[in-house]
Amino acid sequence: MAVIAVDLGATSGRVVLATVADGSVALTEVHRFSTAARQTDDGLRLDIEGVFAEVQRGITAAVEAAETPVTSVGIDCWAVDYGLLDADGALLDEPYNYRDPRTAAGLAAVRERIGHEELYARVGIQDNAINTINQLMHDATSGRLARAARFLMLPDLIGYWLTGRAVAERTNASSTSLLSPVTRDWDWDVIDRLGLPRGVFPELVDPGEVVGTITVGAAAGVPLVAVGSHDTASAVVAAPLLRTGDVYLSSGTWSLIGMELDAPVLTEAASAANLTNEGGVDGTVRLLKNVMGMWILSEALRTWEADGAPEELTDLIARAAHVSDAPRFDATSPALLAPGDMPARVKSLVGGDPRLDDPAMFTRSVLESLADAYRDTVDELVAITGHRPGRIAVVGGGCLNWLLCRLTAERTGVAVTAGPVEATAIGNVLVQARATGLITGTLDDLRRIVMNSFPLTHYLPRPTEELAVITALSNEFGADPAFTR
Ligand code: LRH
Repeated sequence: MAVIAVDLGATSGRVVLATVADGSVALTEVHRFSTAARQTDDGLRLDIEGVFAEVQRGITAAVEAAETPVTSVGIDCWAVDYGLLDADGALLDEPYNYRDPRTAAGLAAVRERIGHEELYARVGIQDNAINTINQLMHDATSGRLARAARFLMLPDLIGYWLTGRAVAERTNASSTSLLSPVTRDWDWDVIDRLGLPRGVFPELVDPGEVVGTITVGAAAGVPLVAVGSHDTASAVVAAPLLRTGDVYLSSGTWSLIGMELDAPVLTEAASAANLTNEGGVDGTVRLLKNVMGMWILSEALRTWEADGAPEELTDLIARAAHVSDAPRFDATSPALLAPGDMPARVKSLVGGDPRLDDPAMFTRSVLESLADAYRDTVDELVAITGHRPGRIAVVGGGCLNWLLCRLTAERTGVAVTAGPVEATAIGNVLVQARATGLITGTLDDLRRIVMNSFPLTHYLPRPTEELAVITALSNEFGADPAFTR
């Protein structure tokens, strides 16, 4: 049986056709397209109707390519962004992208009504300008929200266009800062205190629920299943975590590094560490931190290309491996959030060090700084949860960055497994497959299917010392027939 996953990342989207059989899963990407926001006279906006047209093209290609009937479709997307519908159900205007600077004014307006400590104790979300709450507050003060009858997170908006049913999937709703991780319902008290209209917030659904039957396009008649529609929630489903305390690092535009827990941690210590409690699949909590990710490098590549000195990532990583003493900076700095001249901004974070003009030194500096931020976050997670990780499971595009994986293992002192690259689409597929009865089981069972289906690469924290120990052991026992047998 075949399943279609629509997976929308911050720069590109893809539609994947998957088969799930005999305890393993196989994916074929049938369509890829840009999801990049564009700078308009009225802010950084997303042509979501154009994205929907590409989604439909992908679904058509998937249905045509499928050799067995398609049993369901699921959608995941980056978090925090949303569209507004008018009273007739029509899209009000193009959604804003979370990197638009309007969030600063929205954040200030939220703060006037509710302090961060109190907000954190209620919703458990890290202080980050990009959060939906800040965007919505800006809409409330600008008058945009007054024209809206419905608020829909982006994957729910696409689901609405496919099925006609408007819902809010819980994992993504948790990224709004307007959902209580304790009651798992909208936090009406926070919503009221901010003066946001209650009526715009849709009914909540959980991953695994059928949203409705698709009524338009090539998949008409097929059920749309809610998955972890926050892409990070889907990625964590497919992260090969083996035991409590293992750390996932979903490495793409952002680095989302954290632990999967049974309950939220809303303490002052968690707030001080700026950890976030987002909703996961099966009622889990993803206690994690948003650290900048490959965005720093992809923006730098864009700048170098515009300056007529293009670079290529694989080559840069190879050159960066031979650089030493790279300066480091805070890879969680909000100064890195907006699009624009990334080399200049990073350089100013390291006091204008001219060595950063060398792209290989720049790259090493970025990777070292990311590894530092991962170590700090792992330390905070250990201190706050009391769990020690046996491994860090790096999933997503960044798992191909071997230098970053190596530095992560060395800096944190924890073994790294890298893979699968397409964790988000895989998590999306597995939750659908379970919902429609193609497979059964807990998250552990789903992760066993992942480990059964995709190769993982291992990075040890102290490779040289460990090789020496293994060599010494085999020298000592190698001649012993009992050992070799
Ligand atoms: C990753 C991601 C992340 C959010 C950010 C907006 O794609 O969804 O989890 O914080 O984008």
